[in-house]
Amino acid sequence: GSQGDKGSIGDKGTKGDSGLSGNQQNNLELSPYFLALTFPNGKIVGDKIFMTSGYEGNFDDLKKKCMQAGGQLASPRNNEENAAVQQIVFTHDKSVFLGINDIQTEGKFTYLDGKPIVYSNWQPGEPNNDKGIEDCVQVFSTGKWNDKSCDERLLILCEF
Ligand code: 293
Ligand code: CA
Repeated sequence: GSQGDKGSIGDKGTKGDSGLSGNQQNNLELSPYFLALTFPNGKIVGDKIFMTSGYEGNFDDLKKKCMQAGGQLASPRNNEENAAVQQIVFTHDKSVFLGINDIQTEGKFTYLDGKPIVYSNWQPGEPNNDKGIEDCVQVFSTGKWNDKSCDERLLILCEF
């Protein structure tokens, strides 16, 4: 419940002048919105929300659906965000596509805005552009990344 620890619910926190615990003071973690998002289709990390609808489709389908919803495909930028993505993949036992690809230039992975990625968590041996047709990025239930054909149909995971 303390700052930088927004993902935990068990933390009792310390009692301040109000007599309320850290968690009681933290409206977010006690709100029905937080609980709904964290069981089991969404995760909150800092000010980012990862959410799946259960829809499955190819990269273009998923990218479009996330944008139409006012978000974008999940684009984890650090270990904490990647762990949230991993938890959703693990819970649903279905791989997801990230908002990362090397469609523009083979071997140069970028976000959807074209900027080079600042964080990665490749499975050893990846990305390997297997058969020369792998420009998108899937996440395994281990949290590790693999480049994969954008034509595969995977679980949608958006960030808001
Ligand atoms: C090759 C070698 C495998 C690897 C696979 C994936 C496909 O078949 O070891 O797991 O490519 O990279 O995306
Ligand atoms: Ca691969």
